[in-house]
Amino acid sequence: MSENPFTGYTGRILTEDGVYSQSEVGLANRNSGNLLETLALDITPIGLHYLLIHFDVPLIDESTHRLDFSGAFDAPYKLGLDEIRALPQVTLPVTLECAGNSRSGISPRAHSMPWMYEAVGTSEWTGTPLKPLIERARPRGDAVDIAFFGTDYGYDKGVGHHYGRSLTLDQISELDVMLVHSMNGQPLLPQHGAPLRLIVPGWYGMASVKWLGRIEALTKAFDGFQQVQTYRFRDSYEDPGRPMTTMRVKSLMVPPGVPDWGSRKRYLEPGPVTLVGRAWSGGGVPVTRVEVEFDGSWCEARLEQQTGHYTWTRWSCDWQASPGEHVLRCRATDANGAVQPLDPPWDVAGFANNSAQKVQVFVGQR
Ligand SMILES: Nc1nc2c(c(=O)[nH]1)N[C@H]1C(S)=C(S)[C@@H](COP(=O)(O)O)O[C@H]1N2
Ligand SMILES: [Mo]
Repeated sequence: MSENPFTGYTGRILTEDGVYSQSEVGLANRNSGNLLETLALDITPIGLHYLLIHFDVPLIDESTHRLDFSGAFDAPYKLGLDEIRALPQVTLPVTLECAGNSRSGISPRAHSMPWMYEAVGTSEWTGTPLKPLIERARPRGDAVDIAFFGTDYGYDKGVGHHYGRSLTLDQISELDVMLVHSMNGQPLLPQHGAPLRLIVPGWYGMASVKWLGRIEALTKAFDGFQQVQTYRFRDSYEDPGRPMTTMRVKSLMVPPGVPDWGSRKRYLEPGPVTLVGRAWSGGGVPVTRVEVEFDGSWCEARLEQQTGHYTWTRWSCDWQASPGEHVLRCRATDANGAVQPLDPPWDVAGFANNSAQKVQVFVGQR
């Protein structure tokens, strides 16, 4: 690529609350979300897991693909897919949420993927632990950061780059990071990172680099676009921000009843109904409580056993639906005592909005 044609595209694009631009609709068409009815399942079926793809999906020939360990390693090497499949294999169920999930609930909205609630899913990821592979490359004594690069390339705010993220050596040992080639027992689909991706359990999805091509040891902190210019908590556009890591505590409910096609509002018969949903937090911290609000008070939901250290928890709550219009809400608390806020926490780019979901339902007459 000779010249960067996007050097003038550094400004932010203005949005108007409630009015979606053509370019946001374009992003929404490329990046599908989880259908909330599938929150009833422990594992999100393949094809219903949300997608977040910054650039284009690179179509990689797995028979020739090599993962390249380079930079400040004493023993750099390359690994093919067959070699990776011959290493010790682990399957780990992990709940992944996009840091931009619920962005559309923050006002003024940042111009980006306009998620409502659906950028979360749980899959069983199969592959091999990353740490031994990094050790095998022998990071030099002065290596401080390990950067992970996707083969996808594009522009953001005028900066051309391969999608890239980094982790420190300590983070790699502490976080159960995996190099994965399969999802729910099937080879990764192109849109989820085929043939090889990273999974960083407990963190927002941006760290789980897809279409992984190169792992580079660096002697100074990684300053790539996706590490320092985005995925940071920022109060204003001038704020350099604080890096985003683990997911905040959050819960969602399966919208009860049946929808109206156009408005997605819900219709329900009066009488007893069991509301169900999922709740999760980051960093392997369990959810300890879910409350559901209806008829003016918060009701304690039943929690089921978590199916994995890094997976969401199923909850349920009984409601006596009475005729009329209702707004249902749910909120979770985790073992650190963090509680979901009722109003969206401010972030200039609309990241990490974990405010309580609202579901509007109409209950018919008896
Ligand atoms: N190479 C590459 N990796 C990537 C991305 C990307 O655009 N390119 N998107 C990231 C983001 S922001 C998220 S939320 C997750 C989404 O993974 P999924 O599409 O498999 O759900 O992938 C991450 N890894
Ligand atoms: Mo994301």
